[in-house]
Amino acid sequence: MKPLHELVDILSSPKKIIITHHNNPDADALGSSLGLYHYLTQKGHSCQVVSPNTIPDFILWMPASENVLIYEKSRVEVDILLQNTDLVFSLDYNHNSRTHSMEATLDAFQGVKVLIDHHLQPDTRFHYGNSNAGKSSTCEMVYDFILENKDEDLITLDISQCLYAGLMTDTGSFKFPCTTESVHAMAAGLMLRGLEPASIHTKIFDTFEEGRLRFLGFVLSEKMKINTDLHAAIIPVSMEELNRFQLKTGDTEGIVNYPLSIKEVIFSTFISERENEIRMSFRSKGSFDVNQFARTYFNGGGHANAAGGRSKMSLQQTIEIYNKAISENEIKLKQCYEELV
Ligand SMILES: [Mn+2]
Repeated sequence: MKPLHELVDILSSPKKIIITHHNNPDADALGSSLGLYHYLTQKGHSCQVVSPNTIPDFILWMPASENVLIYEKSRVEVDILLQNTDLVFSLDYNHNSRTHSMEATLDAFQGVKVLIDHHLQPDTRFHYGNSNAGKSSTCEMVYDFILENKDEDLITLDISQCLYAGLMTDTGSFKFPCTTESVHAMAAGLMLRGLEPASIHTKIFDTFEEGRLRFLGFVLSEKMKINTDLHAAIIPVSMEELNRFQLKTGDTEGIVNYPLSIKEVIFSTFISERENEIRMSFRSKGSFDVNQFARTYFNGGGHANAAGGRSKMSLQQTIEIYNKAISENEIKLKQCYEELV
């Protein structure tokens, strides 16, 4: 994979570009895609953002999100568009399987494949791109790309809002270990261009419906199980429980982080039963590597402190495997806890 800046020749004349991101987009996936979209459009390219599936409400405010095509709903249209596309940018994921429904289509794409992503172990089939697990977010990498091209004057308020959203959420509101100096420098850079951080915070965190907060109360009081000995917490939720609170896509986002606020807990797991699979999110504080854990036991991956996984078994079976897995990690979990106290 050649570095991103070597794209400069290809991008020196107007191109037809598709920008896509992972299934179940979060603020970093959509924010980086739309930030790049606004930037490349200003540079004279013709761009289309395609999301594999529906965009959750809490990020639908992003400028131009109404122009995003949803692959699951516009499959034929996107497939035709792809035949006439010069470049595909893959953002915030590093293997086409992370786009679920779009995987085959993206694998078959014959043009230039570009990656911008901060997850570990990227697929080697991309032609150009930057993959840097040391970066806080894909939004930060898009920002770096714009600066590298000496185009900071093209950073509009629209771009700032999109990129700030992903920077803020992927750093856990600037508290995760990935919150480097460059993260704060970027936030300052965006503010110098007129961004108001408080308004983005309100748009992302303070616009949920009643059911989401009641669900949070319910799971924290009734569902969360803590294994103090192993410093691990789990919140398992059945489909019936999700339906009871009339949750929408994205409403369970972030719930996995709550158990980590307990002193003894360094590893947190959220498991939810969905239509055809069990979905899992893992978070840790300190050096317990949840990317490794997700890869070993649950067919997933991500970052050292935040990862995801899935299982085709029942909720009960999945919990049993989880219980076995944390027992196998007893020594590591205890060590990592000791490092923190
Ligand atoms: Mn990300």
